[in-house]
Amino acid sequence: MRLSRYFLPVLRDVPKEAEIVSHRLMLRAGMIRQQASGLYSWLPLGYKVLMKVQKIIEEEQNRSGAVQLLMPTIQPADLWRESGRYDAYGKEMLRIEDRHEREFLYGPTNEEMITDIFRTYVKSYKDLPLNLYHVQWKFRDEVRPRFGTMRSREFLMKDAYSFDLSKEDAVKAYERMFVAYMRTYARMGLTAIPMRADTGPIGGDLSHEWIVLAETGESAVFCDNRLLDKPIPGQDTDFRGDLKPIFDDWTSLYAATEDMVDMAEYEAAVPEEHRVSARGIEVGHIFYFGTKYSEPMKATVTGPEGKEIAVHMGSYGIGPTRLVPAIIEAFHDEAGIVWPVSVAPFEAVLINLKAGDADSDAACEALYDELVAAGIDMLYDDRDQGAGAKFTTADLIGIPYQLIIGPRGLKAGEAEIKHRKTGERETLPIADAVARIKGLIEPQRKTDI
Ligand code: 5CA
Repeated sequence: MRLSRYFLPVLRDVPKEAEIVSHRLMLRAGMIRQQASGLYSWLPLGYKVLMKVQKIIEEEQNRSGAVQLLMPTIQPADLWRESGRYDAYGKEMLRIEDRHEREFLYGPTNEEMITDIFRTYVKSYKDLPLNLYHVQWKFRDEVRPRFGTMRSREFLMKDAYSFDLSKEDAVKAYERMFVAYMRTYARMGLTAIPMRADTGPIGGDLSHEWIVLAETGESAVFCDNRLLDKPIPGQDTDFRGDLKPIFDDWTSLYAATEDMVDMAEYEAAVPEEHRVSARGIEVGHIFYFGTKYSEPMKATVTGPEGKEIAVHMGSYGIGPTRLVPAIIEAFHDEAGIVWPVSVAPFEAVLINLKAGDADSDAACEALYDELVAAGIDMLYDDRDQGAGAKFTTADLIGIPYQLIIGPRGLKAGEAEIKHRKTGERETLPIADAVARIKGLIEPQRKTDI
């Protein structure tokens, strides 16, 4: 992408309304624009990151055996009357009437609708297990939307729903999702810790939240620091096999959010030197709730003995529009964002220090073409601007590698590479630049962890 033809409205000043660093940086880097309280447009740079986050989520959902579909954002109120949640949900639900005075709502979650789809088509235990998911916008009329897209009113959610014949099978589905979540966050470069959690309006008695530790997090959390460097299940994990040992391993060490913590239990379970009491951001939440929806909504299948059995269900949410700021909270410095390669809007930026100079332009055009052909997601700063402004923008928007071509180096046949994360600089022959950038980036894409 040529920066001269891109749409990157970076802000020079620090926006006053933004209280936390990720919100400030998302506004300054031209990633989002607030349209009303808790409603955001995703500008091109932000949208590109959001789509990379979504793709990782989808790949790991698919790997675990979940099947993607897409349900609408607007749902009929009657479905929610069947489950009893239409009145129970309260003011967080945005209720809508159409021209025929029929009642609808903007979906805050999709348990009812997916249960309706399931009961329409699935009749036999032979079709189980089944896990269906979508990535769709949700609306919750939050009392205090804040921190930009961290807690917004309209937000994107990946929500998956599992259907099984028995509690025992449903727990297996829960364990599969648990492992898929561990892999998902790790691929984004995040350390996210699974913690016992409260089930709130979704219901049920088994639930975990994934928490990214950050001072600006909204929840207080208590855990064992040995969870922070546990190895992540690899891509060869057999999702058709028994994942209980992995689940047991992760859940054997203490970790709970403030709603669930029992201080005496925490202190007894975790030796003092391993205790972490910190704040964190909830980036995912999974639930097993048995027949809470299948019974009232009559989602049953014929079992092996011919009896009708209400299916056991679980639901599994991740918030991509919250993950983007959570990643920034974890990876930034004074100069701006420091994206992990796997979610960076561009993997490298080619900086032409003397745009308009025939030799500089020719060398950069050739390099840009080669880098794109080598499969690198490239930004090319071809703008007619001073070096200072180009470096400031590249640092602010957090591109992992800057390949710098200046007139002096060019004469000597040399380029410079700046590593955004460490500030390290290396000078190398221009002829080696493509191979070097490729060599730096490819191992960090984390497609193979
Ligand atoms: N039905 C279940 C799971 S599918 C559910 O709705 N769970 S939830 O309420 O915990 O939301 C799932 C995830 O969505 C959260 O972990 C969080 O990452 C994201 N999320 C929830 N509310 C917001 C919000 N207001 N803004 C941004 N992300 C949110």
